[in-house]
Amino acid sequence: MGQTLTEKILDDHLVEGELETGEEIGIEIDQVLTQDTTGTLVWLQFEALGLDEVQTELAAQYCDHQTYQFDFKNTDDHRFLRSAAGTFGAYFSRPGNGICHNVHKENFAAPGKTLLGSDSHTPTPGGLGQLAIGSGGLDVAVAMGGGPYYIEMPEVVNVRLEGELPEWATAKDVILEMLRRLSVKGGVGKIFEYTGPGVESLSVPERTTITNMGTELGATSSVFPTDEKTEDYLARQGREDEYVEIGPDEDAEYDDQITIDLSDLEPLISEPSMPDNVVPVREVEGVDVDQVIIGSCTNGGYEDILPSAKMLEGRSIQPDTEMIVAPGSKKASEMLAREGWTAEMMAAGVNYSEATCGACIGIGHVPGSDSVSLRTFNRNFEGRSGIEDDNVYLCSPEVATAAAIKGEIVDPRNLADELGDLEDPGFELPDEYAGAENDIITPDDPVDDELVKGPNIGDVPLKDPLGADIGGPALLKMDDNITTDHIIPATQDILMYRSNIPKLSEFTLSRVDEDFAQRALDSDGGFLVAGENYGQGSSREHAALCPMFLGVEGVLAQSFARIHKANLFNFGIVPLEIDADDYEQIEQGDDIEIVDDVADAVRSGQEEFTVRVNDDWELTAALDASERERRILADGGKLTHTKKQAESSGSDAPADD
Ligand code: MIC
Ligand code: SF4
Repeated sequence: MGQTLTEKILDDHLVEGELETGEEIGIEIDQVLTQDTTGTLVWLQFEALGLDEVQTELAAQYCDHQTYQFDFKNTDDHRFLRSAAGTFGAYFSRPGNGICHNVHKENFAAPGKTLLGSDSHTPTPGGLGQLAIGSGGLDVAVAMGGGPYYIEMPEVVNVRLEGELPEWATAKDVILEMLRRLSVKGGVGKIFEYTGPGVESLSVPERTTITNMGTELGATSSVFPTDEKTEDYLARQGREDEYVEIGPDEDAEYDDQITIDLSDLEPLISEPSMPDNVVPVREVEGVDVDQVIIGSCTNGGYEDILPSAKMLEGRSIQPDTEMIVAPGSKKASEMLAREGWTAEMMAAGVNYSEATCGACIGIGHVPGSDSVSLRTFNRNFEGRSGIEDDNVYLCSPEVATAAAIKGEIVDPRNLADELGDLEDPGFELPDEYAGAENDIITPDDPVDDELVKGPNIGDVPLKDPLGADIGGPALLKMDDNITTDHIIPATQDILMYRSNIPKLSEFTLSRVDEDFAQRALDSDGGFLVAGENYGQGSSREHAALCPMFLGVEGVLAQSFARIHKANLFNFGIVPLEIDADDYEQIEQGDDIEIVDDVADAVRSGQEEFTVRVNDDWELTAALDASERERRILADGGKLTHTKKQAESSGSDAPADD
């Protein structure tokens, strides 16, 4: 039987297990990426594991999320990250050089290789045939030390693309259409593999918009086969020698298939405040728009900004609409500036930002109260923009620019009819991605050779091994689709404590209930209760580490998002699944007790646990965990577990099996 592209890459990297859907597999990681807001913990854990040199082919540390450095704490984090990259042997991309996914795509992404990153949008280079997966930082630290990365073998779903995009429809509309059809949890446990005649009509940057935002489906990854377009893209990046032809066999068998006829697509938009609230733009025409932002790792490339610049050439945006461009990489910025497009946009009324994530997580350009913001980003979770009750819409650069020209949401096709001289700008690649290279410090020529830790950089707290008795109150009951932005928000006031867990913990779940942290601290242990898809969104392990620090011992949820569930294991919190009726019955404040000897049951492979509520009624909760995850949980988390394993094996490489 033939293989899918996913199976081929996994097979090539398989070090444990078999490629059977649902089975745990261990794979070798070729490349890792870390960014500034997850990277400090990655390196602190790498250090705590006693490792002294990066073992993967390549490791790259980016400084991209908080580059305005409002506080010495962020600047110190960047300084520490540079010193860690130098000390342990990673590339270091300086603050302001661009968003990790954009800069990685330009410089390092390579077909056929595996990439693990401590950021949920790591799957971006799937657009050029790389199998790229996002994970918690501790998994990245272990992989960087040469240990395998473990996942449940996902279902591989074939997304067959037919036809060609019509005028004004873009790659963003392809992924918005996927979200419209499948929802933010439709991709959990799946890898989406794009095939079909429509693939060749899409350039690599268009493909990476789709693979990037596959994360919003909850998918493990998304991947495209390689072809002349990939080869051509790599050549324009000056890396043609890294091209590898790779794709599925003709008789590959998929777990499922979805067909999208590109010719049927039209401009789409995701309404506040969930990426899957997708409707055609024409249905929401006329909504007044206060702010428009082009940027992010989804649509912040040179090729994404150029259409906007062309649409704005010789025009002016509305006086009551603000428009900001935040390029995804400094190289994109430099190229647009050299070609005169930046000046053109500025003359139209656009403000230019440095190349950073920034506004995507509420750092700068926070919308005004009761206002509407249209962004080309991938997430519009409530409050993520930096203000509660925000109204953030997600759309393509073309739709965003049309709104800035008109001052209200408008289908660009209708705007073109109205203006008479507005043409679909198309999608164009530069002949050559040329720009300064001095913002990437190589491991061969590092600036530092020892760690530099500012006063805000603390240790990573450890948890005791799992005990026999776990009980305590239901500290908080939450709805479906709680994001990691709810658990540990990423806004500026909070982000600066990413390397200081005791302080960061004070903000845990503050967006849901501002008294939560104190209540959790006052109680001796306790549980979180949630609906479906608990922990969707970011890969930030802080969303498990901080509850652990506050004494949370278990989460009872109807279902979990993939990365967050792995993070719960990594920090010794027991993730238990409950059914909808029991979820309805449990109330916040109820007294919860796991009846079984928990440590014993976890170790022995027990799948069902009896949970007693208020000493009054019982429910059955399920622990869906591999043997490896059970050992990690029982040891109190992956850091302790991995150290223990290394000590007993006498080896330097972190073995966590
Ligand atoms: C995000 O888009 O939510 C982030 C900020 O990039 C996170 C990483 C983080 O929390 O530092 C992610 O996507 O993993
Ligand atoms: Fe940065 Fe936003 Fe992309 Fe996360 S989603 S990496 S915050 S641009």
